[in-house]
Amino acid sequence: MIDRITELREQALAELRALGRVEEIEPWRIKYLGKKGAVTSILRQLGALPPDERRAVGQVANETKTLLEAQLAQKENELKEAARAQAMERERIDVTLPGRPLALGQVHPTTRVLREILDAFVIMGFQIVEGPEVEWDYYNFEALNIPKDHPARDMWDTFYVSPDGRPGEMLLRTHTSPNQVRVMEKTRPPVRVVVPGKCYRYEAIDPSHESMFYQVEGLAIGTNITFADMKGTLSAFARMLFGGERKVRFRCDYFPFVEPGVDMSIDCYVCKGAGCRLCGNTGWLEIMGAGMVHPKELERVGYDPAVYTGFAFGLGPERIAMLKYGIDDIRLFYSNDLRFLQQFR
Ligand code: 2NL
Repeated sequence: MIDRITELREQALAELRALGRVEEIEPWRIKYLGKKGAVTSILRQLGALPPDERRAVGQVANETKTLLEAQLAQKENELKEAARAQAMERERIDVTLPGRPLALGQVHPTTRVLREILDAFVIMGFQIVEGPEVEWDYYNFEALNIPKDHPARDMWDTFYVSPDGRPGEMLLRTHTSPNQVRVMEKTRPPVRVVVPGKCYRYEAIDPSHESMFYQVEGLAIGTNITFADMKGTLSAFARMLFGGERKVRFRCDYFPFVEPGVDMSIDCYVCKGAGCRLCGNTGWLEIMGAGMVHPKELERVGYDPAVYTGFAFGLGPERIAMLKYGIDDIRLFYSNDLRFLQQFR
């Protein structure tokens, strides 16, 4: 009987050692240690043995059962550990691989040029001020020497909003000048500001007219500010944006809020003045309007025109961008075509 048990033990241990997978453990346990297992059935048969044989055989059988249970537990741990290690190996990732590239956005061409324009004036001592896009008729027209029913209003048709009780008095600003009036009302000279922002006009949309666009206006007020200061400041600006060798040209123009008023051109940097497609064979590119602030403007905000003078100017960043990058249609800026926008990096 004891020999049978020893044989059984060695067979069980050999089979256990040979197991390679966790799932094979349970069948082995059932075979030897289960209710109808080989070791269990030997223990059951003990009762049928004579008492002194029963004790000796019983001891060996119980030791065998304990040994097999211990070996089983150890083998189970080994196999589970091996399975975990395999799983880790299978799921191994290489954290040193470079990531997938993210689609990078880029700065809008208007913003890009806007920043260049503002930088140029900021280094000349101008402060940046922003203001409301929805304005009172007073600030957009009246305060700029453009009275109701005056023909000058035809230059700036816009979109009106109708607040309760004040129909026709509130509108989308057609230039950023109203905010310059607000600055003058709030501060005393010297004034040196640039005023960027969105403007709106009721336009027939075409390659050079949009109903929404940006403007940068500037204002410098103080004592002894002359037309020569204006020419110097604006020429320095033009050369910062378009190259240090640019020639500039000022011609008479009319804006109700300045006297005298001018438009400013640079010599065409494509043909150097000889005439080409970009400059329409004139050799010159118009880049902004400007002038000496009208005495009535100064008076209206309480500045004494006998003491203070100043110049103002206005320019369109989209137009500047079109000239810089050779863009021939302003509608491209705000129609969200990525093929256009992605060209500005
Ligand atoms: C243009 C012309 C200009 C101004 C804007 C201005 C503002 C105040 C007083 C006087 Cl508060 N002037 N602004 C002056 C001359 C021209 O803009 O063609 N802009 C695109």
